[in-house]
Amino acid sequence: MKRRKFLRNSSLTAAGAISAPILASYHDQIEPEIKTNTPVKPITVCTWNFKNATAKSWEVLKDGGSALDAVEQGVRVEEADVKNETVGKGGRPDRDGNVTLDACIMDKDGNCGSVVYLQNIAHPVSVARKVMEETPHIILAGKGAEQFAYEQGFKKEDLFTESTRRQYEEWKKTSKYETTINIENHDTIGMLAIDKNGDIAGACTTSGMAYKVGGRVGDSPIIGAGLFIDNEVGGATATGVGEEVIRTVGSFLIVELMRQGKSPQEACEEGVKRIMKKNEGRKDFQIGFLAINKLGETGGYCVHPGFTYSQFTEKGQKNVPVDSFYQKQ
Ligand code: SD4
Repeated sequence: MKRRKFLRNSSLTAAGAISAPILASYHDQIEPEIKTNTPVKPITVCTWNFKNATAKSWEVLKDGGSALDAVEQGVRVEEADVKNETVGKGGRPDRDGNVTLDACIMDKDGNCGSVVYLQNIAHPVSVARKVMEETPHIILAGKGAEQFAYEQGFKKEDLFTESTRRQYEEWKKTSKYETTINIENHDTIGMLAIDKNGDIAGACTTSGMAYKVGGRVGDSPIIGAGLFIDNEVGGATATGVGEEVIRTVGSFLIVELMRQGKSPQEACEEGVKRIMKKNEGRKDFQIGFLAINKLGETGGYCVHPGFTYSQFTEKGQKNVPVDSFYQKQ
């Protein structure tokens, strides 16, 4: 499916339009879900077909590395990729022209760290990890987060690229600093991994909605919304319009549903259905959930067709399409 077609099919007419990054490979699919009672480990999965990210994450896991290192290293690939204009360096700015990044990370012991509205630092996930490991806090915001990053040795960087600067200048001409509809294309990376010891970790990182109101923070850095890990049960992460995910504390909900016995697939479906129940008839936003349980079974579900996830196990890498609440038109 072509990116443009996905956008049209999805009726994405409001502020939260989402696009799939590498939909060209949407069709070269393999079986959707692992069904087994023998734990699959190690394993790494991430939202969308971010192949390079799962490849990096797998490299860490196959050498016996921890799930925590695997997810941090994995999502850093997308943070560094300036062609991905929704994450890290090269992410699109807010309506005031500030590139502000959100990220979080969570480990097997329930430790977590998060940065919101972080500017001038290319790897927010690593700052989030430092928040987790070096401070008694969980969330650092804005200037404080930036100052903390410098103290931890992170370098100041211009996060704009020629392309995002040009697009922003274009946007300003017509949008007059208002958040207009159907201008965002964003593909957050949320990653979940299980290491050889069977321990689970996750990370999520984004530049959020393009041309958002200054100061806006989405679900991605909010523990329980954009990401949640419970080492006894599994983990979940989200992509899409963060406001809707926050409202239902989406990732926490999905992990709790798995705790109650649902499979990752069933839990993701229930998560989306809860959101759609509160938004009856609305078609103007996309959400994609991805989940993994302790057995290494995975599942995903989304509002509109087009969401896929990348998976890497010892059997290799694959891009997995997921079912959607609304069907293709
Ligand atoms: C946000 N959930 O800031 C993020 C955006 C996203 O794919 O997921 N884009 O609301």
